[in-house]
Amino acid sequence: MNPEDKDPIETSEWLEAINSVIEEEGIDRASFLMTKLAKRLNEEGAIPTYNLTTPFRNSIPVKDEAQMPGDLFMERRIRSLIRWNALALVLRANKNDDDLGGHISTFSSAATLYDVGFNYFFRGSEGQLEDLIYYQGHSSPGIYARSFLEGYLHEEDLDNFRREVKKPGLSSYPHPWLMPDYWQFPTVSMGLGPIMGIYQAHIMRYMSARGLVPRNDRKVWVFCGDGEMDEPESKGAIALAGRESLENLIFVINCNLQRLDGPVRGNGKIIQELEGSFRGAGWNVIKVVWGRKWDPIMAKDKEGKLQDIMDAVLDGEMQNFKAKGGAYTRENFFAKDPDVLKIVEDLTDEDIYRLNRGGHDPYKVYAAYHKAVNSSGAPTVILALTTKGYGVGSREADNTTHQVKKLSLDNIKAFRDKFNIPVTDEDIEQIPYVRPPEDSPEMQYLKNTRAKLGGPIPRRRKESKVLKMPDDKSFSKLYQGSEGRNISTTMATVRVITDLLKDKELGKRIVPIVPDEARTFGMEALFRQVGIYSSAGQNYEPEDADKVMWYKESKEGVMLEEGITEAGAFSAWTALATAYTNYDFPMIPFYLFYSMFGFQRIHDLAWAAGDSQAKGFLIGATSGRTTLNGEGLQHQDGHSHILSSTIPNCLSYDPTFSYEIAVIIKDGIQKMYVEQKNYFYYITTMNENYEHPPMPKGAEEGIIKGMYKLLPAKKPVIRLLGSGSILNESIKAKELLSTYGVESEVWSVTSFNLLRKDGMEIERINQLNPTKKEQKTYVEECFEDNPVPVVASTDYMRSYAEQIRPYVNSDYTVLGTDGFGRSDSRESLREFFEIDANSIVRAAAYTLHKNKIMDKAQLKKIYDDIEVDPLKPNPWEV
Ligand SMILES: Cc1ncc(C[n+]2csc(CCOP(=O)(O)OP(=O)(O)O)c2C)c(N)n1
Ligand SMILES: [Mg+2]
Repeated sequence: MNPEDKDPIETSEWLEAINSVIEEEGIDRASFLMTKLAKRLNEEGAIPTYNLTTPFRNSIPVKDEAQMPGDLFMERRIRSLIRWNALALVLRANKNDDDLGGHISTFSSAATLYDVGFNYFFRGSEGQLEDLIYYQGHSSPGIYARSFLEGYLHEEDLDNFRREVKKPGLSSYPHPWLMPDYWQFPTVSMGLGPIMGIYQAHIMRYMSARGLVPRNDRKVWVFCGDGEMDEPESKGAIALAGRESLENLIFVINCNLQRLDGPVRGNGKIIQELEGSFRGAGWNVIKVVWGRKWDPIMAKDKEGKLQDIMDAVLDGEMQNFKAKGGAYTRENFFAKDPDVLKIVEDLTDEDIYRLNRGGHDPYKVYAAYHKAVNSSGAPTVILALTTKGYGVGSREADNTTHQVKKLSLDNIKAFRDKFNIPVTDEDIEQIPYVRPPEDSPEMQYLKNTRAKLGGPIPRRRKESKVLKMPDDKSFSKLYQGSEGRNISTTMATVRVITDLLKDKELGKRIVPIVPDEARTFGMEALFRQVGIYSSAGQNYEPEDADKVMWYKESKEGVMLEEGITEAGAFSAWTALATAYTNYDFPMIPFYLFYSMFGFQRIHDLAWAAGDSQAKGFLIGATSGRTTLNGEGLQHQDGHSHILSSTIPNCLSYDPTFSYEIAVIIKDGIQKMYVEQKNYFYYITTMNENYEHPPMPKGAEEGIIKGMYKLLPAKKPVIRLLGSGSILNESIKAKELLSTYGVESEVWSVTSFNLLRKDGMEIERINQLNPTKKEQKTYVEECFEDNPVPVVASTDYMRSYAEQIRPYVNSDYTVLGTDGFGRSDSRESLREFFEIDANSIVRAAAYTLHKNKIMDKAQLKKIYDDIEVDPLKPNPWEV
């Protein structure tokens, strides 16, 4: 808002005054005076408006720009080849009818932003820990094209872009799962790169504060699109980065002003909007708006009239200036003021079109990166103005350019000519890759630049140190059971974590993480025992300083108390769970959360953690639709095991007893950190207190595989399967059934998900090998001696236990908690959802009768005794 100037003479006096301070005493003194004046204004109730955004121009004045030391022309030749090969690999992938897709316009706008980084800043892994770089997903063709020139990828690799079924192939986007020695971070789901990058920088500082891995001048670079910044995750953690002064973090936002469908802010200015958001969050903001060709023009703008036009022009119009050319720009931009029009009167229309944007000018980009890596005390965001589809002829800055994957011959030629690519008209239809000979100056230059920076990137470390198993004491205490006490599985898990923290070998690698929920899970003793990490330490006396379990924050604190941000806490977990690759230092993070606010809330981040081959433990506490009882519909989780099962490398368990937890965690450490398997674990724990028995002999194997016989019977006519706290209902049902002379076995199912996985695997092996001896699934092996009917009950939706139906070769009934949760006592809820002992007895009696094992009279007696109501409302419909 520009209020009317009521007294221009007075205004100019003030301006003169500040100008003379700037000239004589410098910008710092001028800023000091302005701050004092602003404070005075605020005292009168004025709201500061001037200090969040600066004019729409480069933040670094020309006189302060660091000079790029390299050979500009050589670098342009190399960058042009990278541009061409990136274009070629997408066009070639789409020449036939395979419809493989790919993107041209994103990288074409970002090429210089990456190139300057690769040439001068991004550190490789030789002799040091490499910089951590989150590449914008859709720019992958350009990253591959550079690796090709550097000699790490070959023509056949490029020709297998997006062909991943048969190796070798290049994944569509950055996916460590598919290219485990190349890509470090999955970024293509928009918003995940920015939040994961922020927490990566946070964890980098945590690791060094604890003396585990020195930080040195290592950086986290996050490249993202301007459209991508609309994702809540993209901006959701920027305040943390500012608050924590993450000076090791640099965001580069490619502001090409377009997203997929059209302009990002047609009616506004995305660069200005982002500047305000980031500066408000405490970041250094460096705008790279105009390229060097604008410098002499801006120098002529003595009265600021050109600047006024720049400040007012909308992004929607800016797009037209690139899409419609120089004459259009003269008429619709410069002609807004006759004095400004004069400034460009000596320029041809072509000259005007070629007035370059900052993000395409290596000098300007270099100056910005130089400032970013050398600044301290705050994270930096670089907002670079670019053109989407830069150089692709008529498709430049057009609204549909995002999805271009085929180009007309004219546009290919225009691209070739603009970047002086040595391909003749005769060859051009083949779109050949271009790579100069190994001994050419270009190749030598390219190799030298990377050699100086510590070798090629992207690179991913596949494996790290093998860890030693912890002292068995951490687990064996739990094998005894709770010895008469009533405890919860959450308490048992916290006990394992507390013991592991004390382990000589592994202790320092164990990190408990909570999103403001430690007291809920009875973990507050850890506050004092290991301290809560705070980069600031603790500069106040905590309210509870006189208590045993006081709230201790410390620079060397171990526990991560991330506040109420499941996405943030999960991103911190992911950074630690991938520390084995990114820091060459395996960590064992335990993230404890309300199970309902786990996968349901952050599933896409969990999917990315799977892609990243994270290793660690997720503990879904207060789980179960009826076990967490007083909280109601939004809190009571009856489906997180279904959600976790969708991630291929996530192993999930729903244990009941503390010894089961001990066995599962021990096995997890063995598999992930000793055998180096790329799994992560999801374990649900509950807040219901009950007695825990000692571990039955020989139960370990079954616990790990997913099921074991807990209570045998001499001549069982039915099997009762139970998991989580509902196993206790199955145990009660066994007792009830025995009063009617019905003998039953009880099985503890620690993981229906793993039983299903085993079943699928065996089924497939048999199908592929019809002439070999048929193998049995684990469920078949368990039940084959006596194929009696089976009733399974869990605190989860029926589909969780349904998964093993193909392998139970007898009558199979499943009880579960389909429907919305509600608040009540556990007893009422279990009756409502029909998973209490009586409902299990009902299901057992019915199936026995159906199978002609129980007569009608006995069925009727049981139904009468347990008061079965045929008109009871259906729990998933009321
Ligand atoms: C979470 C998510 N939603 C949607 C998409 C689909 N998508 C891919 S690119 C894109 C537009 C990107 O625009 P921008 O961030 O400005 O990047 P640019 O290509 O312009 O550099 C969209 C919507 C996605 N990849 N991820
Ligand atoms: Mg964009």
